[in-house]
Amino acid sequence: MAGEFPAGFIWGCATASYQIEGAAFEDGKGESIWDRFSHTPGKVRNGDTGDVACDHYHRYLDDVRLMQDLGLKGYRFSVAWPRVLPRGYGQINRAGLDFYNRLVDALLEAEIEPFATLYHWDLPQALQDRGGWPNRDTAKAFGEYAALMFDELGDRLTNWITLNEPYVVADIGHRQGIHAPGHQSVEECLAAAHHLHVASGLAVQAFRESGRPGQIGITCNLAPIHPASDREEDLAAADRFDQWLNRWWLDPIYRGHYPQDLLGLLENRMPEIEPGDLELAHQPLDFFGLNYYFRQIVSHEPGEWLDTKVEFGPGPKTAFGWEVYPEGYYEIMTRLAREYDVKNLYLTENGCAYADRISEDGEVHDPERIAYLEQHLAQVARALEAGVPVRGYFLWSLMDNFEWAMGYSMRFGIVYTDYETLRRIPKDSAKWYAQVIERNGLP
Ligand code: IFM
Repeated sequence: MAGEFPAGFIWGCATASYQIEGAAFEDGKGESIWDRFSHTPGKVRNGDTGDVACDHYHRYLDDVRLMQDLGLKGYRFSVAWPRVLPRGYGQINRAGLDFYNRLVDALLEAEIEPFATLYHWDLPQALQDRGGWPNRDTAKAFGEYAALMFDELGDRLTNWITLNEPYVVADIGHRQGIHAPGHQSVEECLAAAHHLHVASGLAVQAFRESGRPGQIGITCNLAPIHPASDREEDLAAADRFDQWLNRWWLDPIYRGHYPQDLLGLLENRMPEIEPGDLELAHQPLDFFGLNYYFRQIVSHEPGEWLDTKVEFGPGPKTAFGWEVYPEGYYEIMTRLAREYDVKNLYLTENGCAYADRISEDGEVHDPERIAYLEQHLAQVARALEAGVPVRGYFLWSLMDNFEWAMGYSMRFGIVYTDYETLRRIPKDSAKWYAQVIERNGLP
C-alpha cells in the first residue's frame, strides 16, 4: 500500500453546529428543530440536549488552536441557520453571523481551509411551524439563506456544501421519526426529499450568481447494499433499497431523474414535481461529498418499507452496533467515479464511536479507533491508486459531541470531551492522525 497521498490532499476533521456549539439560546439565535426535539421528553437518550454541547461557540479559538496542533489542513463545520436567520428568513441576526465570521478568520489565520455546510439538520423551528421540508417554501428560504451566506462570507470562504446527508433528513426525520422533527409519514418523507433536492439546486444557482470564487457541492451518506443471499427476491430487494438509499440522491443530481423502477413504486405518494425541479437538482457540482460508515445487508421482507429487511453485516461492530467494513469504502468511491463520473471527491465524514474513557494515566487510549481509521484510509489509498479523484478526507469527528438521538452516549471524537468540565483531551487517535497528516499518508 502506497504511504503517500497526493500533494495538496486536504486532511481534515468534521463537526456540525448543533452537535458542538451549545449557546443554543444566546445572542439572538432562533430555536431550531433540534432544540425543540431534544427538549421533548423521550426523544433523545438520557434526555440530553445540545444546550451546551461542547461549548464551541465560546471556545472556538481554543478549538482552532487544537486543530492547529493536530496539523489539520481543513476543517468542515456547519452553519446553524437559525443563528443567522432566527426565523429562517427575513431579519438577520448579526451576532450570529459574526460568530461565523470570527471562526472563518481564525481558521484562515491558522492556515486551515474552512469547508462550510449550510444545512446539517438544525432547521429553524419557525420554518418547521410552516411545514418544514415537506413544504416547498422551505427550499426557497434555503436558497435565500445560502445567498446571504455567500454574500457575507464568500470573500474568504471558498468551499461550500449545500446539505449534509439529505437521506437522513428525509428518511430518519420524516419517515422513521427517530430524528427531528420526528414524523412518521412516507408522503412527508418523499416531499422532504424532493424539496431538499430543489433547495440544494437553488443554493448552487445562488452561488453561481454570486460570482464568488470557490467550489460548491453536496454531501450524501451512501452505503454499499449487499443482498442477503443470491435468491432472486433478495437481489430485487437489495436493488430497491439501493435505489432508495443511494440512487434517490445520485440519479437526480447526476442524471436529472429519479431511479425509474422505484419511482414507479412510489409514484402515487410523490409530491408535485414542478417543471425545472430536476434541472435544478441536476446542475453541475464542483465536487461530491461522501460520508461513509457501513454497508447494509438487505433481504426480501413483505410488509416492511419497500418490502425490505435491512441489517448490518456479520463483521466486528463499533459501540453504535455499526459493522466495520472498510472494503465498502472502496466500493462506493469507485462506483461514484465509474457510474457517476464524479470528478472531485471529498470524503466529508468517516469515523467510529467507541466507549472511550480517561485512563489512570490521564490519557485516552483508543486502539480500536486507530485500527478503524488505518483500515479505512488504506481503502482511500487503494481508491486513489485506482484513479478515483479523492481530494480530501474529513474525519468524523474532531471531538466527542452530541450524537443526535443517542445524545452524548456515543463518542466519535479523536479528542475526548469531558462533559463535566468541557476539557478537551486528545486521544491516542488524535496523535496518530497528526502523524498521518505530517507524513501525508499512512506509516
Ligand atoms: O454525527 C453524525 C453526523 O452528524 C452525520 N453523519 C453521521 C455522524 C455519526 O452518526
